[in-house]
Amino acid sequence: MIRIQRPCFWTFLSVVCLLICHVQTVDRNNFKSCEQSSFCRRCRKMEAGRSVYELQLETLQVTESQVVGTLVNTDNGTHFHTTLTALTDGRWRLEVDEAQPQRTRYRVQHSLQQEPPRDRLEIAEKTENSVTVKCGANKVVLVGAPFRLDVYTGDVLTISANARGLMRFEHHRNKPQQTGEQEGEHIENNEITDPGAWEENYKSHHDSKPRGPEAVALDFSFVGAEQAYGVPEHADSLALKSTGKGDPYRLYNLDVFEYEINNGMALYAAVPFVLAHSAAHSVGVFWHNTAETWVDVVSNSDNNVVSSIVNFVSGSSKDPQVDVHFMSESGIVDVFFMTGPRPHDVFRQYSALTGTAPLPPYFALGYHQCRWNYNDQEDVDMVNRGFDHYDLPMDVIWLDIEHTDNKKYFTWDNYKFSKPTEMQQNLTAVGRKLVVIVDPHIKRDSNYFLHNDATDNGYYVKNKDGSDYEGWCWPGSSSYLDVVNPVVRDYFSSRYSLANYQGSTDNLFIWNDMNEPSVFNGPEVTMPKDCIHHGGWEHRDIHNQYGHLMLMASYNGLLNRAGETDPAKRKRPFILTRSGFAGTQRYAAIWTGDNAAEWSHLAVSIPMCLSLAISGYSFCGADVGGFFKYPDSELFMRWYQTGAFLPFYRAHSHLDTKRREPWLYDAQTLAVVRDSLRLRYTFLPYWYTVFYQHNMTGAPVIRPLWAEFPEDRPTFTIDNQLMIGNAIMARPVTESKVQQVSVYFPGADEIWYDLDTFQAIHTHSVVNIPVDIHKVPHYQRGGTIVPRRFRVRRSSSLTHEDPYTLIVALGINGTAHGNLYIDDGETFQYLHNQGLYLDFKFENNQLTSSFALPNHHYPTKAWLERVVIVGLPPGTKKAKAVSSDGKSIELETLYDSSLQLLTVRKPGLSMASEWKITLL
Ligand code: NBV
Repeated sequence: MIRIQRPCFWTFLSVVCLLICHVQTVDRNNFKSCEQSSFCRRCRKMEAGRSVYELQLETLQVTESQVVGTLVNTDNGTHFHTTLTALTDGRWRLEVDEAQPQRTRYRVQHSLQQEPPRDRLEIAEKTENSVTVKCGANKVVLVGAPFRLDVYTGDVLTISANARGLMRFEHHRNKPQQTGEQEGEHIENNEITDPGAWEENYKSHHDSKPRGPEAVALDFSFVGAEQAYGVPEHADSLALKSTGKGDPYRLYNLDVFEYEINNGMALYAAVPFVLAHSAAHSVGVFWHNTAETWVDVVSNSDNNVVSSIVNFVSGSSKDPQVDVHFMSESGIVDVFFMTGPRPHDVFRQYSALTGTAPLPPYFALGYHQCRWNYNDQEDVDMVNRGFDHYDLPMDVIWLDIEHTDNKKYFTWDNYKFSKPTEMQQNLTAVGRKLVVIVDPHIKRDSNYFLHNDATDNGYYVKNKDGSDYEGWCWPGSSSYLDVVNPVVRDYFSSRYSLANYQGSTDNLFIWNDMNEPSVFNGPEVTMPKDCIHHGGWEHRDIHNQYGHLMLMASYNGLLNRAGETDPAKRKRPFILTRSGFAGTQRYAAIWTGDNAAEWSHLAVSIPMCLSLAISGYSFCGADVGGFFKYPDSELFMRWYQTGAFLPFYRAHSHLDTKRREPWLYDAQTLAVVRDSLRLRYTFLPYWYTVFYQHNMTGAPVIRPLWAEFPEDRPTFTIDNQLMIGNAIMARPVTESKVQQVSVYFPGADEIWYDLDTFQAIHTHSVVNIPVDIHKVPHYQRGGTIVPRRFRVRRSSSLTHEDPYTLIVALGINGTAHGNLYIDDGETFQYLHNQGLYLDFKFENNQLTSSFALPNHHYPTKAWLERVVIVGLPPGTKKAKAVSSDGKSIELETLYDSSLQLLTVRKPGLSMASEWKITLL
């Protein structure tokens, strides 16, 4: 590698690399198909109905929560140690590993938030070929020959593993004498006949595969399931499609330049979780494996494929069923089963395994303004002032890679950003924050402290020969910290301390990009699989978790950066990541990467985020406006409107695109953007409350309609509408030049209220809703109470003590319920009872606010400004408020009989105390 240190030369090289390495070489053809991947080819070649695996029932041993026994591959005699564990809350875990391994196989770490608590099991029944194990109301039947594992929800069979007999477990073996990759060359005596089993070439890259073939695969039949969802991240519909003869869905964290939509190609993040759903049941499977994974799906609701598929469970192709086949390159079989029976049960069961998002700092739910790049401090100031000048609320300005000294992260370009602290203070003065990027590639530059520390201490990922791995990325020649090593993670964390990160303040937050990791000159734009990590593990084993491990370090770094000794007083971190695995939701928000300013990309942002949300990852958004290309004003407006209904709301754009701060568009566009931002800010108390609930229960912040209406079949394939919490339903307009959009109103006994007009909609059907450019159909569900704030401010922190409005939307029985969560919005004091969780109830003409969590306090000065009650029949026109001290006051009201809407003005009640408002 040539070593040139001159910055301008590197900039030049980076640009050349952007064009040559990135733009021109990265297209669909540069990513493997299953056929081009040796292990995927081998696993997919398995014939259904011929499993060679037998569970030797006579070996089974039962302990309090486990059944342990031996599974045998009857073809080659390999023995596998097999464990079934009963977990609490209707969950099971199956682990299969080699009984006498030549080498230890990789077991995933750090994805689970803790060792899952076990439950008691007992043997309920034995037959000649099966053993039934019970745990509470649920049971599992272990079938001996051929091996099968049937999971029941109550008495109903809902998941069957290896029913199709596609299990495969390639034990480690000695390398045969002759090997090669020539077409047709077989290694008969070693069972693995695929060329590429021992070494594999892809384009100009060679994978040495020192351990040879070591794939693991297992099929899961979701009996009775009408649809399956999950395995994000893919730019595709929410409901999984049958993969048929096309490629399986691929889970391999990759930097895919200008990704295509409507296919299962791998993207930046990978969450190997599937939720299968029918009107009767929802269940889940979590395939706990961090190696490259492909997932085949066969759904017999898909008319094109059913006829040719044998249903090994029911024998009939008419019963609804979805079959899913997970295939991973290495590791062990480690699977969690979640027995539901309802979507919210599965969400809880799964998130208890991998965790929920911590409560975000309040500002993180506001609007973020990003661009690659804001050029210098003056530019940042100009954008900051622009938002004020045009009356646009905004919380955060972002700086991309150009803010650094030649792509050396944790540094500043001395000329363009010479006063970073002052710049941050200017933002803080108006309640705003700064986010800067920290990528994982480390510039190999002997003048860079990070590179020197990493080299001196052996912190880099290694080549297979033990030397430091060097790849090519933005800074030119780069190496990558071995974040598998806890010592390296600690070191990386320490880089974020205010003392180490010069020019940083505690109002600076972090963006970890390119953490798949992206390597411009690596195979499929990532790190070679035979690179070596701490503990001797190959990159192959941990690839899908590299970003996750980096984020663990970043999160800890931010947590501890100010040296605050009282953990409750530490500020909550905010980090955005591009890559992620199951569990990464504990550390960072995620976005859908480099989309384009196209209508199809706007539309797909909803199913992409929904898919992540039902897979435990709620804090998701897409680049508003589209990263590549330039959005025309219609697309720009619709994108701001749509983004307002996704959890993470950030505009971003590519370096080469025209600037697009909202005021650079025409007056109407600016006005619509302003309305969208303001609409978002009115809902911030509700978003925050739903995030709090997510943190506590695992309920996704945004949800597909079927999560709330699990028996309502038409919802099963709707992914252009979404619920925020249980109360708000949005149908963003993602089509160009439409005069109307169709909206499905779910639920048989529901009333929906149009939040622009407060008109009640009593229907259970599809309705065509007229949409001019100002209209974003969004509705409140009858029976709910949503807290909002209508004062317009520059940023969310300035609203901290602003008064609230409660929108009380009455359901068919004239009642409503809702919550509001309030705390300081920035520290961990809330974990020490310093927060208020209010319970609002409306019944018998009385609205009450009570503390849902006893012994929780937060001394808010915020008060109740207005109550809007919709769906209230005529007759009650006066209101009286009674506060906790017993004081009673008459309130001003206004009743609109055409809308059946009562406004109670200025109740003036403190949110920090309990109260009631009675209608007279
Ligand atoms: O850091 C530059 C970009 C960033 O703006 C974008 O959001 C990331 O997804 N980054 C990717 C690297 C290169 C993109 C072509």
